[in-house]
Amino acid sequence: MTETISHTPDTARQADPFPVKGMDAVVFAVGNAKQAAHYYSTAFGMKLVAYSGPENGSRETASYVLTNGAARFVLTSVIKPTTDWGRFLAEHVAEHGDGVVDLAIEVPDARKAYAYAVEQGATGLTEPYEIKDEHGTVVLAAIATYGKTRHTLVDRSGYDGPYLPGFVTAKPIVEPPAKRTFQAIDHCVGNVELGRMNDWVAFYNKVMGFTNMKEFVGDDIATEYSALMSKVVADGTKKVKFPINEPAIAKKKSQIDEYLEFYGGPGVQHIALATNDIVATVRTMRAGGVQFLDVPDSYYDTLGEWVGDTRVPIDELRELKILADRDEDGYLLQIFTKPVQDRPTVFFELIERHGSMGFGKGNFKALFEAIEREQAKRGNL
Ligand code: TYF
Ligand code: FE
Repeated sequence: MTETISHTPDTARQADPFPVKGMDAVVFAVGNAKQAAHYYSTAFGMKLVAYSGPENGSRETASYVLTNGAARFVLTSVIKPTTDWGRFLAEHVAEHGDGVVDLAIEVPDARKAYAYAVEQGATGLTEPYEIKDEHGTVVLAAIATYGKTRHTLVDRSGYDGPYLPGFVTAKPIVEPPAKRTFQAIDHCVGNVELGRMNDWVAFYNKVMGFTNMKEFVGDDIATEYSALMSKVVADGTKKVKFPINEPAIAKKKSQIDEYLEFYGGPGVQHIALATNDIVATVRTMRAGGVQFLDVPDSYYDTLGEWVGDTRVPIDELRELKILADRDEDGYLLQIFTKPVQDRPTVFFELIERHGSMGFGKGNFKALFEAIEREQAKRGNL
């Protein structure tokens, strides 16, 4: 490896020992990627852009790559396992149902990022390696995080193809909606076991140099109504944000315990998608058959008193069941889907931020009561 001459002062380099460019992709292992690709196209308004499968030399797995702005999902299912990776994916789906196997992070230098992470105590899963095709070269490496989830570290600066070497360009499954439904991944949330939240926060602090954001759910909120504790870590640019939840002992069974029981261990709970027009997006997604959590009318009766003016009139928020929250930096609008598979595990959030860098703390009571109503319907409360 050749050293490049850098004019970055050592102090600035030390300030960010693990620079990241942003989220690279959320990789799902699913039972039927062909049908999942259809759902994320027709219901979420994403666009199929790349494919890898038996037709182009991948006989073990089929992978569909969908994008929406900077947000990228990869849906993978196993055709016939022949390697450890295929067996891992097949077991993952059998044990956890459809779920996230990889929160891939784009980095400027995957070798350096991997070396730093492992030196700081991360478990290395895949040593840095290169893959190339006619579109160029990508350097990949992977480290372990909670449960069986991994972070692949991706340096794609030497590549200009549709996703990764080996993938071919694919045509959209349906014409994407005229107006983009969302444009980026805002945050990715993990559920971990009781008592492990602080360990995983410390992991991101140490291994990636991520720092804690101010919003957290402590004992007070936990025992009052949420039955969970939560802390958020983020990279220096706040592009990559990872809230970590653990169950809390409360009056009712924690939604985090329900997840851990049905997922079969720690894993990704929700992916939040940033939109600049949540009203249009919710209308499009509802028309596509996506189900969102219900919010009682009483929430909207008092909302205006504390949240103040927002871009969207309260009556429209009420109609669409969109939540709003405000802090000293501004406000945000957000909404949560119901779980998107039969297990009560992974779900999505849409978030439209206007200054606020929070996560909707003011909505936790209304939100967690809505989730509890769903838990009760499933007989898990
Ligand atoms: O990401 C967050 O922290 C918010 C709040 O089960 C939240 O979206 C936390 C836990 C949960 C649902 C939403
Ligand atoms: Fe969230």
